[in-house]
Amino acid sequence: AQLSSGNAGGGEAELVPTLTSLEPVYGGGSQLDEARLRFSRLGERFQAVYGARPAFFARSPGRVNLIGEHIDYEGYSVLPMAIRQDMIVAIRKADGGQVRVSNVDDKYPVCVYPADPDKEIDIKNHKWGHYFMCGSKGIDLGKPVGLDVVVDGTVPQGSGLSSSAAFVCSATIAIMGVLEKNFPKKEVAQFTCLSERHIGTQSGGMDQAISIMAKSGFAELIDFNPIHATDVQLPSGGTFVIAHCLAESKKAETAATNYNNRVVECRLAAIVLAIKLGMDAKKAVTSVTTLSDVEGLCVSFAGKEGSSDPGVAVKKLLHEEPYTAEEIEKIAGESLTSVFKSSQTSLDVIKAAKRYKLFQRASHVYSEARRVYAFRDTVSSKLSDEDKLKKLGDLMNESHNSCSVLYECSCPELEELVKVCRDHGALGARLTGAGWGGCAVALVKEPIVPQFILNLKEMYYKSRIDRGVIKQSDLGLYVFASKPSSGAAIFKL
Ligand code: NG1
Ligand code: MG
Repeated sequence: AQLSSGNAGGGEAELVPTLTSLEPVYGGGSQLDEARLRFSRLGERFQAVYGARPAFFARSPGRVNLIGEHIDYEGYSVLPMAIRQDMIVAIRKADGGQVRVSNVDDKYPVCVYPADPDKEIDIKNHKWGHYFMCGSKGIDLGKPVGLDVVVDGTVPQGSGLSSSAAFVCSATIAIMGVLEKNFPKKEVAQFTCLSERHIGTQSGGMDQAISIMAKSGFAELIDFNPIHATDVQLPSGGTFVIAHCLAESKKAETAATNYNNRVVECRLAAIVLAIKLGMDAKKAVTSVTTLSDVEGLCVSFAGKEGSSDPGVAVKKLLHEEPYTAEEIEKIAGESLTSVFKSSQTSLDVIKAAKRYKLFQRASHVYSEARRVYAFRDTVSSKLSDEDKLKKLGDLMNESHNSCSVLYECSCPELEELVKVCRDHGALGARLTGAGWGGCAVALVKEPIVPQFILNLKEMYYKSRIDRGVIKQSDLGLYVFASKPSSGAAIFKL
């Protein structure tokens, strides 16, 4: 499947996996040398575990989301870029009816699964290897296919840099390589998103889309329904620095109170808004799933107030006081257990939730969606690069404040880290990814990047190294500057 390198829309029409060599993916110089070493170690490890060479290698990157947080599952566009850190996979077909997933890092014990395409993933007993099995879910295997696998990941876990999507997507691509199947990138981005939901989070499609469709040197504006990627060339003179707050975000384990809770709250906000805007309650419950579904109604309402901002409808029609289940049930004319009867993960949310912050969540989503377009428009505007960077920084700050105050997906460590970034020369800084831990991303003028990183070390990490939270020698894993990397690929080495 060697294909041309079309460059419209993040190369989304190209087929994957694209068989390639390491250079176009890892660039030249020391990074390429490092990659060579890493792949050859992975191959040796494979040989040691399975007594044979892998048939293929695959790679899919993590990502940093620059702006557009917690809106992909509401149908709104987001603006991430792929990072160098990735998951690489060595794979071959195997007899014996099992999928064996091993990791070069011995802290991850070998996971063995029956090669049964119909077997659901045991989400109540979370294991690291489950993500590989998620990756197999999007591909019609027909009959059971045994696989031998070794992986090596460099995306820090629970960091908001999407180690999970890197894993799911690299697994998918690797299996496609083995089965000699390929599909357009758009399709793979679509089905890998559905695949990752087998882990029990009701994820949007951002992470898989960027991991599959990324192009070296560009961030991508990702639209959904249908998935579409548009290259975004960032202004020169600025660099994104990624810094881990060192609190791990265990998203799969906390889904019912954090991630999935917000998905459910958004759905409820959308239903209540639709009804307040005149939609029949029955119809709202059966047809409204996201806030983007009711944007049209909200905008018409705002129009009567002389505005085009859907947030105006939220302000006028929802109250700030958190809603009780009873109040929502009265509006909707139906019990919440019945509204969500087809989704066990949503029922888990309802069981755990006490109140629903519909006003706050909807306000965040509508305003964040607009900030993404403002970011894109700023990038393509006629402003000087200097002015562009300043404006992008402001938008990032606004995004963070909305995540923190309205969406409540930050945490004390992220708040501290974002403040340290802003106090030490960042043009803007925000949490990235789902939040509740993980990384912040800061926009920093290129010439001050080394000093900025030194400042973070001094002001944020030093005390944590002293307390033994991380080792001094690992610091480079937790704070680094990043350039936009390329998307998923397979290699035959
Ligand atoms: P993380 O937790 O950073 O991988 C998650 C979702 C995204 C998106 C962001 C918040 C998954 C796989 N990813 O990212 O789709 O909703 O949170 O913007 O669940
Ligand atoms: Mg994830």
